[in-house]
Amino acid sequence: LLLLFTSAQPLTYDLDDRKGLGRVFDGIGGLSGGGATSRLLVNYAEPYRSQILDYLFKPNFGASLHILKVEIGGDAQTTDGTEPSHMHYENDENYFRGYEWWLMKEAKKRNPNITLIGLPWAFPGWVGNGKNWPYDFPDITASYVVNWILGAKQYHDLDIQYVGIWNERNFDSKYIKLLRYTLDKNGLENIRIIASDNLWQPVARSLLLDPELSRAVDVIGAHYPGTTTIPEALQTQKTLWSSEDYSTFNNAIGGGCWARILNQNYVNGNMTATIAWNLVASYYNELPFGRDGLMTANEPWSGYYAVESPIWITAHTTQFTQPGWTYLQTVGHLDQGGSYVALTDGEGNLTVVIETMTHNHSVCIRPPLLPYKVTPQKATFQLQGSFANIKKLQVWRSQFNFETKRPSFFEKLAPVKLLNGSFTLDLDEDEVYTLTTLTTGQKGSYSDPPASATFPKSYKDDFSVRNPPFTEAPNFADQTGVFEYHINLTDPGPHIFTLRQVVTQRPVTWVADADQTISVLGDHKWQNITVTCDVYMEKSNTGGAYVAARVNKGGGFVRGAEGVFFWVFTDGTYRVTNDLAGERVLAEGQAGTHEYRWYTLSLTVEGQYASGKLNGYLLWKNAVVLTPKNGWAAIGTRSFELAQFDNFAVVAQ
Ligand code: 147
Repeated sequence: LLLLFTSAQPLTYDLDDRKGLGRVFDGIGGLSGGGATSRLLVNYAEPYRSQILDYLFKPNFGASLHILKVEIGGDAQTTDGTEPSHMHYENDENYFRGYEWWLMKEAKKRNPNITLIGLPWAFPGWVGNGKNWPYDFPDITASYVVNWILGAKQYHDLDIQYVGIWNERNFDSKYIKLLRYTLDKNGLENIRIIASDNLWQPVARSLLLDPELSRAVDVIGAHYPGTTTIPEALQTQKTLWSSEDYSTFNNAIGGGCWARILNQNYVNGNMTATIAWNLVASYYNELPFGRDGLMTANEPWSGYYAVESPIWITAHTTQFTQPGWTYLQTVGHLDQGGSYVALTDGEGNLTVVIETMTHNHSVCIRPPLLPYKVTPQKATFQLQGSFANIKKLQVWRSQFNFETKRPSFFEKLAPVKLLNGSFTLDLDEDEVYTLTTLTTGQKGSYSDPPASATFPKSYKDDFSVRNPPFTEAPNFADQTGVFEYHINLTDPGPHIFTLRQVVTQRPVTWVADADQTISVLGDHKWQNITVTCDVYMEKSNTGGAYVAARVNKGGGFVRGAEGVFFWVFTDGTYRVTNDLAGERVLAEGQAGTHEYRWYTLSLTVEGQYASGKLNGYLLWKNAVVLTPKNGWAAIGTRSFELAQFDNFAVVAQ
């Protein structure tokens, strides 16, 4: 009886601007980096690469993102790999490394109004002057960061609009003030500072206690806020953002997480921007947080990519609002669960986004989600104030349909006609609706990409590219150190075009980089393979380089990577170890190897046995390898030292 009663008398929610508006909306964004999350995207062939970028950035097409946040590369491991710094060394500046510049330009091409943000996770070692800490010489750190912003403008005509401090690590008030001062001194008064890309505290308290700090900071950026904020953050009167969020496997539940937090970060937490980690999952699946992107594009060798539900959930907000629109004060929760927000451009347009995601279908990776209930409901929305005369709204709907597993995302329905400024919806569980005065919007599509395929079993790279479009060779995913294309003019001959490891000092790290450098490539399922590569060591006495197979770990776990590592050293010896740390020795002996000469290393692993050749001659054999059973191929160096690689080849069975 009660059920009948509630369905006969739907609750009414006012959408009203008569008592003023809420906060100004700053947009929905994606984060590339933190780290190396777009690594494989850049090597997609056309037209697939442009299609992926269209799904992410093109207005009125897909996610149509308002914000792109990127990592300011610091040469260190920052979750799924390292990103190169614009200043590897103190006297070095280069604004053409990596792929974030390219990504920002591609985003800007599609959406000239996109907001750009930069944030460091790590710094080259010299910034900390040898200490694992970036604030002992705050003037150096500030000018290092400001250089990146100036370089973006000078070399790429990119206007960075916001910059952060140090991702999820300590902030330092003196540094933040000095960063503000250095920005201003360089004519960058318009660049706004976000702090502290961690929790609401202690930054909120520091802002309340320190007016000078408060003048320096524009936005409090909190990570994974679970849609809520705290009183002190509100008291600061600062703009509040969820400056990193989501990080959830991009299946339907990931889409549900995203739908819930996009609305409720404002409804519960007054946050006016939400940025997804990560923009696009373009890193090997077996690295940490595999597929935690708005979509997946990690097979440049096949061209396959997958447009996942978070793309269409994003579109529900992004295609019908813009940064600079304003939330209404009348936003909130629905009586039977779910939430609604409403935004206006101040010129009569209105966009309403409603979500009814159930608990179990919208759990994000973090923080824990307390139980709550959602049941089917009728909801009436009554437009008031300047919206009272709206006669018609366009309707876009997503239904997750978890039961039938036949979802329908971002479907355009017939417009609703308003009667006396009101409309009623029959809301089921796990739905998202957009109702809007805007008649734009499109569910963009391209014909299906090529079928998914495993990494080629036979793969070669001689690095002979005269003007490489990127500094990194395709498919190599640096996990400690940075491997760049190099033109080797000191030793002309067959090895002019090489790949070079260039980080020579342990960075100010974000997680525990290995003490050795390593770049992985291929299929993590590979078991029996031969990896061949020419190596050229450039460090005397203690130098060393290796090829490896069955490398089982990367990301923040890279220090613990196991596999089969075949090393040669400049002291004339070789070693075979079961781990990257070089502690579990399977074989060792004399190799006659030295610095500044090329050697061809070849490692074969078959079943439980491994063997190695030097310059085509068998050097060791029958090393017993019990574990790991499978993993990537890899190359690297014994320490943070220069070394070159050429004629890389892998053959897998
Ligand atoms: C974040 C990082 O900022 C990202 O670079 C990426 O690593 C992401 C993956 O989920 O996570 O770091 C966090 C790590 C742990 C927590 C929150 C954020 N945590 O345990 O609450």
